[in-house]
Amino acid sequence: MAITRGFLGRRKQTDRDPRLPPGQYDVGKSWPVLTAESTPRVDAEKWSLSIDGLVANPTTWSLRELKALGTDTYQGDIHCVTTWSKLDTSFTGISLDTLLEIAQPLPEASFVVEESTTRYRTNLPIEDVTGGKAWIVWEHEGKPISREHGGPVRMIVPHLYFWKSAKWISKIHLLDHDEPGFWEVNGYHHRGDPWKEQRFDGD
Ligand SMILES: Nc1nc2c(c(=O)[nH]1)N[C@H]1C(S)=C(S)[C@@H](COP(=O)(O)O)O[C@H]1N2
Ligand SMILES: [Mo]
Repeated sequence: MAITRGFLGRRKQTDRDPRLPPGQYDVGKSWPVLTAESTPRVDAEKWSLSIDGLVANPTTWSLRELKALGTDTYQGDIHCVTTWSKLDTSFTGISLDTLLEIAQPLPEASFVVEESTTRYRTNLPIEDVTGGKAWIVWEHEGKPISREHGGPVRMIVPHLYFWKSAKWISKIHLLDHDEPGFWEVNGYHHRGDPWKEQRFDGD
């Protein structure tokens, strides 16, 4: 039986996992490491997370204090701008909604900057970290997050390209204006929606 190119082409299209955004491929069980700076050694006992800037109640939590606030799990996909996606993975931590409820953003707070212990920064509109879209996490698939993946604690904002998810997070600043972070200054898109393929500035 002759199989035409067109037939194979069409089959390939329909076989594509609908969870993969355009231009992305599935890494399966593996999980690539992408780090611009050298991997820091962050002591979980000394680590803390602060939310400051345009908030009524600037707050700092130790890891113990964060864990006492409750536990949320994200189960789903993550997408890196370098074209890999990891499907149906899970992270455990606390929703940013819970933390912002405590810190109380002022009405003029419209952007956030995530900042790592290493000074890596990434910027987001506040709408991208509220309403069940962002988490501070300490476990991946039931195990502590490894150092190279941002352990002991990182942030995840999985509906956007993963450069918006700071590893070794230590501060979240609330601002009334947008302030480009590390990759945004270096030509990446300001928002980074994988479904709109917002990879680079101007996409
Ligand atoms: N501190 C810090 N956070 C970071 C990065 C980084 O270089 N430094 N890289 C970002 C990018 S581009 C991606 S794709 C993810 C990679 O996370 P992973 O190494 O755990 O896959 O972390 C993001 N957070
Ligand atoms: Mo990335």
